[in-house]
Amino acid sequence: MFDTLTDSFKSAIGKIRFHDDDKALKKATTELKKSLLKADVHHKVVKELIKAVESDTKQNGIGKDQFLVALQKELTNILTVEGAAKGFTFASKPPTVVLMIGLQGSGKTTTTGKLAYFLKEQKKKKVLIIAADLQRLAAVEQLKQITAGIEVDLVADEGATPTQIVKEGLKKAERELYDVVLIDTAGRLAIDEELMDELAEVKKVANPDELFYVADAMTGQDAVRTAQTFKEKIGITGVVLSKFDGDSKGGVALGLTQQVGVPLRFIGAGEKMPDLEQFIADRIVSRLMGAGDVESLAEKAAAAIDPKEAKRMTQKIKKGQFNFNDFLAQMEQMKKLGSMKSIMGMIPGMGNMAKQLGDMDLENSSEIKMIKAMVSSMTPKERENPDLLNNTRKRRLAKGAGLEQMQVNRVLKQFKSAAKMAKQMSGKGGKKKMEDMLAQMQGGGGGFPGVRR
Ligand SMILES: Nc1nc2c(ncn2[C@@H]2O[C@H](COP(=O)(O)OP(=O)(O)O)[C@@H](O)[C@H]2O)c(=O)[nH]1
Ligand SMILES: [Mg+2]
Repeated sequence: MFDTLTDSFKSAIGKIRFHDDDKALKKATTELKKSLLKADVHHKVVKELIKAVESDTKQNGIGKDQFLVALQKELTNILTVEGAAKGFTFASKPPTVVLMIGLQGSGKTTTTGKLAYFLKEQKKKKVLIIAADLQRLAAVEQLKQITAGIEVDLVADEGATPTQIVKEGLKKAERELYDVVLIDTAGRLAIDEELMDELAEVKKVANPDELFYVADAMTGQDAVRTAQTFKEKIGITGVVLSKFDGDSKGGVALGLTQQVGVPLRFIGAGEKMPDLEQFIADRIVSRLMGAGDVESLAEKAAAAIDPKEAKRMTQKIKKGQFNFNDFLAQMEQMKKLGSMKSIMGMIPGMGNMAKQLGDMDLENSSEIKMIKAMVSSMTPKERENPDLLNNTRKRRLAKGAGLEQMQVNRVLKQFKSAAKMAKQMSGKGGKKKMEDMLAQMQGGGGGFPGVRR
């Protein structure tokens, strides 16, 4: 997610040795400045950051460690607003009411769905969405589809006005003890009085705990400017940057908090529901400096993985009984974690690998599609026991799945060797083997062992 920025920090840090002088520090900060500007971080933010890093480093004697500490501290600083909420903050008395606002097409409706999914899956909360965008019929339909997919309740009524539907939704939330209410509102292509008036009215009725401004990261500094305007006219408590997957530079995310004076709270990086990341300053800084974000990863994994199911699976793997049904079940669990690239970016030292992986899509990769087609052509017995698959059965599978027999053979072979490897890993000495493998993969990879959080 922050490949370019992480690379530039790494390169700047490389300019300083353990003990060094003013000249080396200047070299490092000049390089840092150049790459931050290139990554689209606002010049004022860059100037302040560099100044602070320079004076911090000098204060403690110029050297690599001092520089790292200063950079870490000042980065955290520019991503933090004193006293403001972080990530998702719950109101002291439920339900927590969140008003989602922004321009048309910025990603409000999608982000509303993602946020609901995050709260339901990771925070185990009861979430209600109110469809208060009644400008277009399609908007309600879009929310119906999204909420059906993630199994979250929706209050919608095409015949009502935005304020009516908000009132109705809030009553339902009180009555049925929802933890969180997310209100999706209408946007316009540009900021105009009518939009602001409608929002002000909805805000009055909703009395929200949070107002999240959803901004399209691909619009660069425009995202910041419109956020500033909404802050002035309506008042906002947080910003969510959507479509971050399309923006490889990432600088907007770094400058935004400082520029708007309101913290960036979430980042959306993909069209699917799990593609939403909390933006928590110290975790992001750790990631920017190549040290990974183990906390977020653990939270995601804990939410996606059912411990009972995990235990059952481990037993099966140990006994060499892992079959195609298990495989499909595992794929479903993996999907909940989000894209492979974002997962890899959170593992210390794996940032480089994430880049190489590109955006491997678990659902749509041709390999996975092939396996799914094959499995759907198998009889229940064959799914349970891949060893049953002799040549006659394989021919039948190939035909049923529309594949070449060669492809079927290859997939089966891969499946068997993967199951065998999993069995070895889960047995005695497996942990060591896994560590060796990880160490090998990390060889030459980034990461600064000296950076602690
Ligand atoms: N690639 C990508 N597309 C997104 C993201 N968020 C939203 N979109 C897409 O942007 C378009 C507009 O989103 P929508 O939620 O309808 O915007 P709204 O008009 O503000 O409600 C849709 O096609 C979404 O799929 C994101 O994080 N990444
Ligand atoms: Mg919408």
